[in-house]
Amino acid sequence: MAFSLPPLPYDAGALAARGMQQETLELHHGKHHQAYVTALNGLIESKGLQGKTLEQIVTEAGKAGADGLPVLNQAGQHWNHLLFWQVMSPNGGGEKIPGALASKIDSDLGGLQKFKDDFKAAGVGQFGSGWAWLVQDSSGKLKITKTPNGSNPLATGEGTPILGVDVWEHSYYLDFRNRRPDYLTNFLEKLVNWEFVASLLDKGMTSGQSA
Ligand code: MN3
Repeated sequence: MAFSLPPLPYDAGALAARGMQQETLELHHGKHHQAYVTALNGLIESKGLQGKTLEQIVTEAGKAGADGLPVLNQAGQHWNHLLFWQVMSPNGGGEKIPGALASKIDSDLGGLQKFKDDFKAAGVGQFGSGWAWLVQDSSGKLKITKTPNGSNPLATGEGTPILGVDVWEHSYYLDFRNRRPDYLTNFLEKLVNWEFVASLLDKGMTSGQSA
């Protein structure tokens, strides 16, 4: 088997009215994400990845440290983008967060406004390329974290991501130029698919893909 790039869960122009234009999504999905998939497929044989799930590959590459980086860069980015497309919606954003998730945000993260402030701070504070995350740790508690480049909380062992935002410049430069804080505010207020995020509580995302 090989890894593949699924279509976006909405039309490439569907988020344009909410701050992410069609060209951003076409390039980001069709060029950047595709390039990670192609590069990962090119590593399957030489790195002995056959038969492993994407989640296994990411976790094992993370544990391997520097030796795992060539695989993690591609496998992590494939997983990260699979999640990223799904956590956005043409009807996203707003304050209507499903109850189970809202109450965990209250109890674990100090409430919705503090969560938003801290999540944005994680994205702004990720020096260079990377991701900001809402993660459920092994005790079930929510926390906010960030990772550089293609890594993610599965690779670092910090927990299971239920929300992630790409802070590589390719994800926001056409829409917001250098204004990463504005991109993050827009993401939270207009794009996040809270129903989908809530559906990942206690289970996380399974890509269903394997080498
Ligand atoms: Mn990206």
